[in-house]
Amino acid sequence: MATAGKIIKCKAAVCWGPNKPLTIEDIEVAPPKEHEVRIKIVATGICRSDEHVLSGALDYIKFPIILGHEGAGIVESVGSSVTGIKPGDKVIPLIIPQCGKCRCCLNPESNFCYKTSFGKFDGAITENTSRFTCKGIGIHNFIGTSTFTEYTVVDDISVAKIHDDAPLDKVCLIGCGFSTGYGSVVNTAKVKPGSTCAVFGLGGVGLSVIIGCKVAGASRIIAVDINSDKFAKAMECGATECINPKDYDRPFEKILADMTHDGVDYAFEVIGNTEVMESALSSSHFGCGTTVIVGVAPSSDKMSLDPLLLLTGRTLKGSSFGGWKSKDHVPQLVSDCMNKKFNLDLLITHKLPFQKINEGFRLLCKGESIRTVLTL
Ligand code: CND
Ligand code: ZN
Ligand code: ZN
Repeated sequence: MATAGKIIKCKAAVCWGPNKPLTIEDIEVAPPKEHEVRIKIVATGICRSDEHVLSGALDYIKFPIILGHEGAGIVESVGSSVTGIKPGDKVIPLIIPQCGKCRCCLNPESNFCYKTSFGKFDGAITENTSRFTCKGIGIHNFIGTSTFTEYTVVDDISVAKIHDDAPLDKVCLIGCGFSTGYGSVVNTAKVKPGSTCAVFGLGGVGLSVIIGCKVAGASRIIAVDINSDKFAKAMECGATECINPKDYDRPFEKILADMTHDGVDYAFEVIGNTEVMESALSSSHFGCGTTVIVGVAPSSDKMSLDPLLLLTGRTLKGSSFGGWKSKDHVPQLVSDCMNKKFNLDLLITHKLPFQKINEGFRLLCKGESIRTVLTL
């Protein structure tokens, strides 16, 4: 392409610091170096994890930064030594890379990779830099992706080539929310047919957990949220009953225990609230319950845990990106979506032009949207 090897000037939503609105800026995107790929982002969803940075809940994040981690686009150019990906390919940037060589990548049970910035959040791609500048200032990258920009540069281990006919304004949700929720059920919890599940938090990720529980054959799927407006959508996704903890004045785990003969088989925390994590664990069955933490808690919050809860037979796990090995599994998830194995339209409540990104965050914070997809 005519732009290959050159700096591209384009628009991006820059986050200059916590509690400030994003501003659309003219930025410069340097060409990809060795093992890097420059992508024209076509569509991106807004996930709560982006908002956690805006609200200052994740105090390890470095600013200024370009957020966004649920995007899809088309390769503009590739750096040297990149194989298997060429200009014109449709791709999804990956929040967890897959180098294929490290101890995690070689372990079939893990979907982590030593090259990940998830959990260390150094704001860089592998070479310890980013390719963005704005007004002469270097701008950090967000978990190897940064999709709130017309162009981004990612490592070749952080991008998956997907089907040529994939609808990018839908499959962008496979970059985070859908895969994270769905995979936490089928990969991490390994929900069994006929089981009882409780899902705490009914945003885009929580509803994807419900979709997964239904596919896994759970017989009861109890959807829990403090915003009852989310219940109709939860039922559409496959919940069998919905409850609002605000309607009760007893500890919520007791309510669930009463409803489920001493606790659920699987509980999923999909909010990022450490008190709810404790409540989810307590609401799982004493002899055989499994709890999966999916929500990202503010970095200052800690969970307190009575070890007896585990000694008596419960299991506590966490799940990032749904346990999928990113480069291997994302293309398959996109094909499954195109073959109508699941319906991502259920999760997309709003579509906005990229310039209205702050409106998208407002909708999320007011609890009015599930996923807003921004088109660039
Ligand atoms: P979103 O904000 O859309 O949904 C959260 C839901 O939780 C909302 O419907 C709230 O009303 C509800 N809620 C809030 N507080 C409570 C409470 N005390 N009790 C019951 N319900 C409550 O968020 P999302 O679906 O985009 O993301 C959910 C979480 O998943 C969030 O913490 C995000 O950071 C995290 C996440 C994790 C990963 C991963 O790989 N593990 C990837 N992306 C996002
Ligand atoms: Zn996310
Ligand atoms: Zn690796």
